[in-house]
Amino acid sequence: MKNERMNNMNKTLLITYPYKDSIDEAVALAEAAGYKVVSIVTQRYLTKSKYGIGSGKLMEVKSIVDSLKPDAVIFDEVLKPTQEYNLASTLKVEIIDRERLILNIFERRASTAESRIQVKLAQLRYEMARAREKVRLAKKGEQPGFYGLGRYEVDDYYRDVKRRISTLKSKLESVAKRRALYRRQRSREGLVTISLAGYTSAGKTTLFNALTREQHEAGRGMFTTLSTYTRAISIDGSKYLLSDTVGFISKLPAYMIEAFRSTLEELTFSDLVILVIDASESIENMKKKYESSMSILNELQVPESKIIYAFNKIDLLSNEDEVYAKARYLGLDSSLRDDTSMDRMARYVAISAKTGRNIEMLLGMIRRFAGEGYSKAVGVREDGAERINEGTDTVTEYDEDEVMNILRLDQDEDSSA
Ligand SMILES: Nc1nc2c(ncn2[C@@H]2O[C@H](COP(=O)(O)OP(=O)(O)OP(=O)(O)O)[C@@H](O)[C@H]2O)c(=O)[nH]1
Ligand SMILES: [Mg+2]
Repeated sequence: MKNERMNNMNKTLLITYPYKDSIDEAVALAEAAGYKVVSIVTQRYLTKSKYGIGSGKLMEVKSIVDSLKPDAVIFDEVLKPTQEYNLASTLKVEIIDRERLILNIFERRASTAESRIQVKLAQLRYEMARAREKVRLAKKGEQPGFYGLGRYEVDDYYRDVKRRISTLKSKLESVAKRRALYRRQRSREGLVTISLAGYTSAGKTTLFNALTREQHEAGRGMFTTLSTYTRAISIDGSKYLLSDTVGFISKLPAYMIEAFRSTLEELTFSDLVILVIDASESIENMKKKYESSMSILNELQVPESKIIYAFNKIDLLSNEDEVYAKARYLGLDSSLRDDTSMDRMARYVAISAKTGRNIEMLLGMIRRFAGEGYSKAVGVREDGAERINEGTDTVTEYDEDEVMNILRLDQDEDSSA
């Protein structure tokens, strides 16, 4: 079945770095964007000024493009408009750089009104950053209509993009306000919030499903989850709110973080963040992803004291003890910490979200770090549900199963952005 789907995909030639991890990630990104990679060309430097790659490499690419006739060439780096223009002029094929590729995936995946607005905003920021150069290139007239900008004067274009950006921003601000209201409400209730964070495909949604016994879509390649959803879970009679979040990726463009800020803010305001790490990967790859996740969490002002670590997919390891060596390699060895007694407790656990292995241990850890006075007192009253709704119109959904999904925009706000 997978093959059938692959046959209908557009073909692409991929230009990336000559390392297995880079190649694997770029291929996964290309596939998530709907492309089948028919050829891979690698070079150690992809930031040369004229074409990104060297001119000898360019000729190699050209001969492959001429014979395989791909629908697009994917360039696994950020390209300046001039570089993109130069490549397109020589290769006579659509060029998609890494940022555009990520945007395309987000566009394909966005299923809620909010995530569609966020993607649109990120796209406009991408365009904006390139507008001046693009208009200049379009005017050179060598490729009339290149970027579809031929008719625009630069000022008109800017004014238009700016106006659209500000409309989208105010829409997102109203969502952010609602979230803030909702947060105040639930913190007044003493509800402790826990978020799952981590690299895309680490297994956050699979873990979310295991903890909530729900069935959200998992594993459709990278960036399966684009919007945050929150559910109540109960551990030994105490209730917590658990949120699934959008996955991280290395070199996530700054304007993407900006556009998704209202979604990612869930992490900023969580009482506890569970960083899900794919422990089945090579130690180098794991470290790279760990570091990029930590830097994004840092950017979101999540202090390390609020983070615990779930090494996932241990069913794929031949020996579970591997996880301990890997945790030490990441500097997560608990004995190295010497602040409070909480800090001296192990902050990580080896689990399998798929088989359910050690989920009990993770629950125990959540209770240790989020409950019992470490963060806030946990005590949800029997009538907690009603109290949450009282005096606010911010909660749009709340049913017997404690399904709290206020984060979806009302239909009427779902106008085309
Ligand atoms: N073998 C194994 N596979 C797992 C485990 N947890 C998740 N997976 C698989 O890993 C893939 C990605 O899982 P997801 O839960 O979608 O990952 P995610 O972190 O939510 O990804 P994004 O939504 O893209 O950020 C899926 O194919 C899952 O079936 C696990 O414990 N063991
Ligand atoms: Mg997910």
